[in-house]
Amino acid sequence: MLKMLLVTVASLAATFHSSMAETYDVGDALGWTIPPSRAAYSNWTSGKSFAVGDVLVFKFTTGMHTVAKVTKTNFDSCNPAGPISLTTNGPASINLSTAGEHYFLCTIPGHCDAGQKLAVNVSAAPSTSPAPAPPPATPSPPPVAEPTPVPTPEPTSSPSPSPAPKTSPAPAPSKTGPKTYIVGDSVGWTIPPSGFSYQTWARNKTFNAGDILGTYKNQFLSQHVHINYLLLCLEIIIHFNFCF
Ligand SMILES: [Cu+2]
Repeated sequence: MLKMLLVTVASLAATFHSSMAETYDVGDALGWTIPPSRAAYSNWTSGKSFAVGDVLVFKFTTGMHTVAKVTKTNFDSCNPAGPISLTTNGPASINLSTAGEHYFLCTIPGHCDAGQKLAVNVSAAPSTSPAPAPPPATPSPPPVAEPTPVPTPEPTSSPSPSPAPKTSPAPAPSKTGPKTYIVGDSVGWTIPPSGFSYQTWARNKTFNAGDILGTYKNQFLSQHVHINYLLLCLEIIIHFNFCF
């Protein structure tokens, strides 16, 4: 029963392991030392799957042990001569950068023979398999979304919608408010003197909806009959630069 549980936990760990690089403390709580049994480190590796990119951390006190990477032949015979690499300072982190078998031992005399040796089988980085999966899913949506914004005949529809005329008169009054213009200014509303033209007076001004055209009513009470016609004429001048 316990064995089944251990197998389940091991397979779960292997599943998680495949997604990202992991760091292993060699021997776990035991660390990197003369083990209580010669099979201690081979027991520690059983159930673990190492992959390229994983890191082995050998925890030991500098001067007490070393970590030498050696060939299989030297590993089997506990021969520390001519190691592939040698680390004497602890703790030592060793990156498993290549796939295949990796062999480590302690070079202090007697330690390897007592079981301070470690062999790990490193598989190629499995992180490459989940990476290509997402790309095919993402490229398909972009081309579908793009064609929709193309058909937009805006120039024909722009004069008809109501929001456009609503916005255009709003800013004009808000800037200055409705203005009152005294027609002809100091000249007033009368038969214009020579050199004065109501057309010219109106041409320099910008009239907005809501503006008021005022006259000096007191002065021109006698001409009141003509005012309506003349105001109409002035409006025509403003809009068409023409009057009859
Ligand atoms: Cu040692």
